[in-house]
Amino acid sequence: MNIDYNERIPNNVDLASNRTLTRALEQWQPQFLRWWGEIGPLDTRELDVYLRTAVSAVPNGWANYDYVKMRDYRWGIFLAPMEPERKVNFGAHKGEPAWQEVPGEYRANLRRLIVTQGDTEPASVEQQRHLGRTCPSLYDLRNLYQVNVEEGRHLWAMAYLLHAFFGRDGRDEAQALLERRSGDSDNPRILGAFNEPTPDWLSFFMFTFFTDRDGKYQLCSLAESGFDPLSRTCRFMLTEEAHHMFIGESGMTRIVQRTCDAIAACDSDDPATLRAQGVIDLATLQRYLNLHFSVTMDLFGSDVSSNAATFYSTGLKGRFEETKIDDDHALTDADYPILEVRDGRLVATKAPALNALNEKLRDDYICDANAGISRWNRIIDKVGIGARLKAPHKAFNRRIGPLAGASVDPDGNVVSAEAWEANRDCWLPTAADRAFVASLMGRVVEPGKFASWIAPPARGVNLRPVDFEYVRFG
Ligand code: BYC
Repeated sequence: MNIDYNERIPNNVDLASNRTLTRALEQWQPQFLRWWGEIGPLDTRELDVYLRTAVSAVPNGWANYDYVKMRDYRWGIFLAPMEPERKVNFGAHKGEPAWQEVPGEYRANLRRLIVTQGDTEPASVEQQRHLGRTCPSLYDLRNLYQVNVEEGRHLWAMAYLLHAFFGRDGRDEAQALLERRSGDSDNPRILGAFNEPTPDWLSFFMFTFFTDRDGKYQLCSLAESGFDPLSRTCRFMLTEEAHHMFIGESGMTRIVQRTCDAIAACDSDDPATLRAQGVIDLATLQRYLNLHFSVTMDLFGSDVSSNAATFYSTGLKGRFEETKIDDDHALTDADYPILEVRDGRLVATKAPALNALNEKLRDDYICDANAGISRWNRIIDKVGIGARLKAPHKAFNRRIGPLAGASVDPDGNVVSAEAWEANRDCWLPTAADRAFVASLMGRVVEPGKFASWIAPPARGVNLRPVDFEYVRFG
């Protein structure tokens, strides 16, 4: 499972033995590099960055840390080891050997899942393109570039599957992944959250906390796939994804810590007083949280979805931790609660579990996200002001699914459209909030120094000190 870096495209899939595939990917490679140069992280070509590079796909011990010139970074194709005897573990084909080739009748659906997953990866790089100019520290700048190169590699992961298993239309789709652009009105990225801007580092940490966590749940579901190459690809991607969520989680913890330090020092939680100290007040953090949480809720799709039912029953996309669930893995007779608005209230009704798989995954995600938010609240508890950060209700500010038509406040009350609009500025970031957060975003690149609004991390990367020179400007 060691990765061969002597090849033009580093890989652990014995690419050299397949001339046609090698040629196709070698044609895609310069186009990828052109995309990276045009729309990837700004002004990075000549930087030396202390990066983690995958050297093996075996769990524990797959990474090497060293300075890498960004222009020399080697993207490649890495799949987790094959599990002999692996089976399709759910749906109509449960118990059959996992597929090593695409089942012809499921080709279009499988391609669509891979394209949707693949599209998010370059999108996030595009969204984060400008952030290097306003980094709060060298440590954070290095983490941003680590996320960016790995999202680039996740694009490689999906482009490989398209090239290797879908022939001509796979090649066309891999090409289209390099052509859509986040936020472009003519040719946008596929999913809503990936067309939203990430204009500042608070948004970046919220994104890596909330939206990368959707990545975890979707990748875990795809890692259950009966199509073994997709499963193995996603299993390796998950090892990288964990680090992206760590960046979101620790970044948000450090922001909350800094705010709480200022609350203790000023003996006040008044937003204007705190803003004058150069920290982000809790009310502003709550509004950003409401936005990022609700945008991420939409990424799970409609509450009731025949697509999701088909993906499951045909063995293409499972549930989170499918094999640990104790049921029939067919879901033919089960049901699952979903919400609808009735008589001006949200009420739970039952839908067939097979059709409610998006809702089930959304609920699994919410438990995980809430556990992270409760860790921030433990920091707030220590300053004894009784405030809390809280995930809004899952029906708040929805754009996808039947709840998109409802006006629901963050506590889950159905309100009139007028009342919702009248309160928008209490619930979601305002232009003034964004301007204030933007005003904090100065560039801090002196080793060991941090911007006013974020505490230093508890420890550095790979046992290096916090004041290590994580990025060298040459
Ligand atoms: N925005 O039947 P429905 C990550 C579309 S993040 C816009 O409910 P389905 C990462 C839908 O496409 C993980 N459109 O959908 C994180 C469909 O359109 P068509 C990404 C949306 O298929 C950070 C229509 O609405 N991976 O890795 O059940 C950084 C009907 O919808 C949205 C995946 O998502 C939306 N939010 O479920 C980097 C996994 N939602 O066909 C990376 C692969 C739905 O009628 N994707 N629509 O034109 C899937 O499993 C499914 O496509 C979805 C949607 C769960 C996304």
